[in-house]
Amino acid sequence: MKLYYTPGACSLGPHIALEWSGADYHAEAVPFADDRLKKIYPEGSGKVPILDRENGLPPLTQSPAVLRYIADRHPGAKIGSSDSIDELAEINRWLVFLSADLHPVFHPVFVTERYTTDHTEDALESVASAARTLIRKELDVLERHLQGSIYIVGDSPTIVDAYAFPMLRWAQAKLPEKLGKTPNLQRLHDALAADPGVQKVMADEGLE
Ligand SMILES: N[C@@H](CCC(=O)N[C@@H](CS)C(=O)NCC(=O)O)C(=O)O
Repeated sequence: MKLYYTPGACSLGPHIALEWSGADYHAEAVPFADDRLKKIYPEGSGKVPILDRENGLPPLTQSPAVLRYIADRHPGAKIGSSDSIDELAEINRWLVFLSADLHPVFHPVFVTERYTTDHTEDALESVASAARTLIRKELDVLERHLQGSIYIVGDSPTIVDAYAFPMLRWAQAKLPEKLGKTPNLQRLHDALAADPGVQKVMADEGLE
């Protein structure tokens, strides 16, 4: 399998999941919004992650689908596949929370100019400030859920934690308080940052 990623982007989640899965994989860095992504998957909108399954099927996109595929293809790794439909439902619910509720509220902070036609400094800061409020609101959902547990589902890391990791890093980078007001999220971040697989992927992506 081959993963196309941008260092530090949401594709960091699938990259970690591939590492945890024990899969034989390659990962290729592609700069943010690079034209090459459109060549790799012309039907898409030029975003990462893109997973080439190297099985004759079209590339797989959309982080939750990519993560679910990696977990289900490597059930022995126990990173999110399960015979229990209730456990699957719980993992899928958090994948969708991260994809649909948390990830999108970071966009107006990273690419603020896409979210307003007024590109004055004041207008851009106003949009980014509103987005930071939304980020805190969604992070609080996860913070409350993590009361008393380190990982998001169960007591060992899964694809949900892998997917949350880049977003926790973005919060640290983009909120003045970092994760200082969400101790459960800080604990999750620290547990993942200490994981050997995560550390290998971070080094491969050139991240600190
Ligand atoms: N719904 C997509 C969103 C992917 C996405 O937004 N990727 C970002 C990086 S985190 C990207 O490649 N952005 C490039 C752009 O917006 O031009 C998914 O879950 O995979």
